[in-house]
Amino acid sequence: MARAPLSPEEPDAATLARAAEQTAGTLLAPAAPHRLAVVPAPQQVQPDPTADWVLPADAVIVSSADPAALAVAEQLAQLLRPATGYPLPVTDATTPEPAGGIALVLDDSAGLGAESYSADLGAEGYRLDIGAEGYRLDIATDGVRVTAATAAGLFYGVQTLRQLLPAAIESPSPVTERWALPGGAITDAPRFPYRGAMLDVARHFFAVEDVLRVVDHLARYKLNHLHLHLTDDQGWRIAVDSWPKLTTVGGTTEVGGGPGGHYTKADYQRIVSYAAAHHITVVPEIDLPGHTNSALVAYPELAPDKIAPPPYTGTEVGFSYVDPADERTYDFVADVLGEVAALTPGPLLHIGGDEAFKVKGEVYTGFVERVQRIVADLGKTVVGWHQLAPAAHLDGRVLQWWGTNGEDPTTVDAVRRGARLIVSPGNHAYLDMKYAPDTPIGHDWAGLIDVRKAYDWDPGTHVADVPAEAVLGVEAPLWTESVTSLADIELLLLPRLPAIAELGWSTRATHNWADFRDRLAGQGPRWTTAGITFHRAPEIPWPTAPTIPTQRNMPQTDTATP
Ligand code: TNX
Repeated sequence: MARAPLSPEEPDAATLARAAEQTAGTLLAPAAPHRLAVVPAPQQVQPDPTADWVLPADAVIVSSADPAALAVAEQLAQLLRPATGYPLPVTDATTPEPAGGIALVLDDSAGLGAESYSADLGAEGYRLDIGAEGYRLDIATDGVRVTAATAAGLFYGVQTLRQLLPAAIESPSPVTERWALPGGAITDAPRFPYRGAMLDVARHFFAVEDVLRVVDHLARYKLNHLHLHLTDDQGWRIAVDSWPKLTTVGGTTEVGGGPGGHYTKADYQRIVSYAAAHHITVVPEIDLPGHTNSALVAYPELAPDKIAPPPYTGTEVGFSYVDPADERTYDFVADVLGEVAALTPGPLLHIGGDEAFKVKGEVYTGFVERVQRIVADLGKTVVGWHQLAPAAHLDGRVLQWWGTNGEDPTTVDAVRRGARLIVSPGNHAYLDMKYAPDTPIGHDWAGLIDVRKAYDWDPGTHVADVPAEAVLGVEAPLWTESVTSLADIELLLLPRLPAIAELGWSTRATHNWADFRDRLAGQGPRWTTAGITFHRAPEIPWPTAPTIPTQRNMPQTDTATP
């Protein structure tokens, strides 16, 4: 405290300075940014510029007493504490009220997005229910309220809330900032039940910590599935007790000759539970019958000629396969899928099926049909790349379409027979494609994918003659032949992952490139503040100053009208 004023009429210089600073702060402090720079775009926004709210230092987060809701409240506190330096205690109540702070209200009659369809995946009654993922966010002068029918909905409401705060909220240490939120109401729910990204941990191995960081990025943009490509020619990454050499031998290689690595069962479970805490389901892939050189190195008995091939650290595809004519192969498949299924709470097991160039025609479809049944017998729902299409239908089966040309009669026929699709067009959704010719890493076999190319397509209509109802959702795969570090992963992921996330989450009525580009620009300072690598795509108007834009140009009507 500065020395006392000279007299009651004459405040000292320090007091004057403080008063001046306070007045200037009130006048100059940015109002809540009334352009809601949220990605993915929310369904409906009703702004109320008279109801802006500023997070007070003594705010309390109060949640419904349900443990999953309380867990979201604690996650929210953990997001806000580092930058604000506020204590933000979490409490519970039967009827949570904001009372000047933040309330998370679980209300199963909320009916948010209930008109949307849910997809029964056939396995153990597991449903992907998009209505259940909706939320409502109310920002008023007396505080903030997030309402949802499930903890997942609350979690998504929290992600929106986070993006409405100034970018400095991403700071890992306390900063002085006016933590203002723009007044109004947001009602939101996803368009598709499956919104995913894939990480190839086989071509290059990535540590658990790196995968957890990828989970964080998915959660930020309301994605709900992480597909892990766990096995390929260059390495086997998941421990299987009944076939231990898969990892002790098959896991020790990777593209370029590095040491490889693998996940123990405990490692994998750590990823699964961290993902679950972020409302993300892990989809494990064991790629069969091709892409299996690492398994053949470990167990030559699986090879067609019963001779161990040399380990492979190059980037060609299509040369290896497990012997479809040997019963031992099906024991292997049942053992591996059985152990992986037992570690995986989610309903989906991905069996690959791509580029098995040497297993043709009926031999291929016969193999796939047997493996599909193995998956069903484990109580799981089978997913495979769209090369599975010619095989017989099996209840609930899902094909992941990765074509580059939306005309695909074989896939359309499989859909007519009951298959559903996850769409991952190689020339729009493949995150391993370069942005531009000078992108330092990545591929270009499906073309270059700049941010606009990643954004400008419609998963609901992309594959001709496949009705939107057959589309479970969208996924952005990241193959890692040229990707060797977390920084590489982030460079290819950001800013294209948010584009794919918006296609999966946002209603088509909000689809608008110019609007998306501006909202995406607002993410840049957040990534910078959080220490996240991203590609400064030239078509995005990234703010030059390290602060979020403060213009008051919020649309006067719902943002659902572009
Ligand atoms: C094709 S897409 C593959 C992968 C490669 C990728 C590289 C798919 C199902 N198979 O084996 O890593 O291209 O972009």
